Amino acid sequence: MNDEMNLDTQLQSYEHWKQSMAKSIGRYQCWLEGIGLSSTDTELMLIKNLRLLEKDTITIAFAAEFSRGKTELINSLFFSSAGIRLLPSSPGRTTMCPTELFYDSKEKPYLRLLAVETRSSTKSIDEYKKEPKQWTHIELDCGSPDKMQDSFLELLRTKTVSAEQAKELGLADVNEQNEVVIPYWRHALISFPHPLLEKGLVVLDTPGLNALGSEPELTLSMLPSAQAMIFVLAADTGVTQSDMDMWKQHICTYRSKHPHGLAVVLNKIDTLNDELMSDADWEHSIDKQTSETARLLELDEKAIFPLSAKQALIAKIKNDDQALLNSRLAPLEDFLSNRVLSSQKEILQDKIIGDVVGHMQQTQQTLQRRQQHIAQHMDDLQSIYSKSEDATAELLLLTRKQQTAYTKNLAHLKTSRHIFNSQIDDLLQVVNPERVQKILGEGREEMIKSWTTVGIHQGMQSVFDGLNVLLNDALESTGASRQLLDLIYQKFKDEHDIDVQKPVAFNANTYKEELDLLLHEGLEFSSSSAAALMSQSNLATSFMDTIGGQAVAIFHQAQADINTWKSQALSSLIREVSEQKKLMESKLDSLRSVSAGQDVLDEKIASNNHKQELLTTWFEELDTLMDSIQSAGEPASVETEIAVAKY
Ligand SMILES: Nc1nc2c(ncn2[C@@H]2O[C@H](COP(=O)(O)OP(=O)(O)OP(=O)(O)O)[C@@H](O)[C@H]2O)c(=O)[nH]1
Ligand SMILES: [Mg+2]
Repeated sequence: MNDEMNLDTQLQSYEHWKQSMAKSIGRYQCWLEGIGLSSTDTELMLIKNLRLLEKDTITIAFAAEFSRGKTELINSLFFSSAGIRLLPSSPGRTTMCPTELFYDSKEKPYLRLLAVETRSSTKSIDEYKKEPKQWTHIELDCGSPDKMQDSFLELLRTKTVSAEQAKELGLADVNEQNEVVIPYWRHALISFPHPLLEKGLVVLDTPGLNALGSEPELTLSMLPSAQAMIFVLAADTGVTQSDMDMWKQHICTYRSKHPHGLAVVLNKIDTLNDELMSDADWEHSIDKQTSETARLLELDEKAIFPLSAKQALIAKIKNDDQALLNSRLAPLEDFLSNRVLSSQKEILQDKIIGDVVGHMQQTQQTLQRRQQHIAQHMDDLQSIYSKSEDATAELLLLTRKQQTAYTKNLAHLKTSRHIFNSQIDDLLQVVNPERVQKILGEGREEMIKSWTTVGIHQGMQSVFDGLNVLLNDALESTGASRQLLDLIYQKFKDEHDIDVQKPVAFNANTYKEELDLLLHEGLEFSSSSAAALMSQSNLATSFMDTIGGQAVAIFHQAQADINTWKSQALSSLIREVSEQKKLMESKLDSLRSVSAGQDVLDEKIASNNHKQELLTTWFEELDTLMDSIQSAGEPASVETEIAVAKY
């Protein structure tokens, strides 16, 4: 029954890592607060990272022509512990609507179904997801796999409608005259407490036969955002023309976005065997078909997993280890647990460590400078003590002079910050999603009217040209702001010996690449044969809205990144400058207090000694916190927990 042990163990340790990461971030948050170094920007940055951890799920999507064995593979990979074929799989077209399997802890297990008629509305599936009332709700009886299996039969449901109705839903060609069999449901959501789903795994099963071409949101939004995609071919049919079309139109784009997330399965290898064949012959024919598939798809043979989903499912249910080995499912399980999970962890880890550890390093620098300042202050106090009255007066004069120069530069910094901020506000206007909406709106109507491949291509190209102009403008104006920052930092380095690191600047090129990829996906999609069916329905609008929504999301992200840059660009310099200001004030204070006698001086020296001791403790604690983030999820991190427990 421990069929998903491998993936399960990996998911468990991933979950453990996320929890321990969140804990460490929480502790850093309290610690900063405790030593008075927290700020709104810092809080927001930490909260953003905590959300990333909390919301993280791993989606594995299955796409292929009909009857290649997607659903059977899902059953064998994830749900064999039910002891039956949980999701319906049978010859011919089986799964009729895209199906998402996950665990929603807030509600009792359910199957939710969205009627196919919603295709004629302009509302997106994503919007429908926020309105459970719009779905047909079926409670699942998890205690009985048989009853669950019965409920899942809904996924196969079809209905016969008039040609007109089918056309309205974008499910029949303009020339269609006869009645048409169409899916009953548009989309299905299944929530149940399976150990893998509970740990944040989401499985997306798609129906074969043009589903990808006829549901823009699935193709352009749900599949591209999956962390792993499994493209299934069948050994009994070989690579057919329609497999090739799907590969080129949909899967290759995914591969360019997620080079490590794609696996190609050559399913049904059992069909290459017959009673009279020796094992060696069978193996030879599997190898031959694998290399032929690799040649056709222009892939490395290692990226192809020949296996038998059916044999694997039966072997797992019957606990037959030898048959399971023969089914060759294990390499695919390894791929999912090792490659997919670990690369997702790496991505998340890079993001969080970049932000949080980056901030910790800045804090370390601030503390180091504070330490230097205190040491210097101590020197001053010692030397003042032994100085003559005249010499003290001279020093007082000099410090005042320094303070005046400093105040002047502080004013300069404020003016520069003002200029920088207004440049950034202009930049935010350049990439304003409202401008993007306007460009999209203008192109959208035109394209929906001229729903031909050529019309769409031209329209999309001109919309994207318009969007690229915005990003080019952004690139130019970023250049000017960067120069301004360089000048400010240089001035403080030259004149005050303040040498702090500039935060990484906003870079519009990243978004240009994303926009190019989106354009490419849109063009591919609109070339697909099923897209032609959409001309008479609201799906044309839905296609434009999906593309438009993603373009707007790219610009929203750009704006968010500009805002982060705005808040961080001068913050370390300002922090350092205010530290310097404090230092100068305390130096003046010491000089003034010299006349108050030795007692006051002794008091000041003692207070500085105390500050130094405190700093030493803070350094140690910060080191521990940094270690705990970097080694999150490893058993050693338990020890670090004790060390900073006082916060
Ligand atoms: N011999 C053999 N048959 C298989 C194997 N995997 C799946 N099948 C059969 O192939 C048929 C189709 O499998 P499904 O899992 O329904 O295929 P699908 O890709 O989900 O098809 P759609 O839902 O229509 O898109 C079923 O009858 C399965 O039992 C396999 O490894 N070997
Ligand atoms: Mg299926």
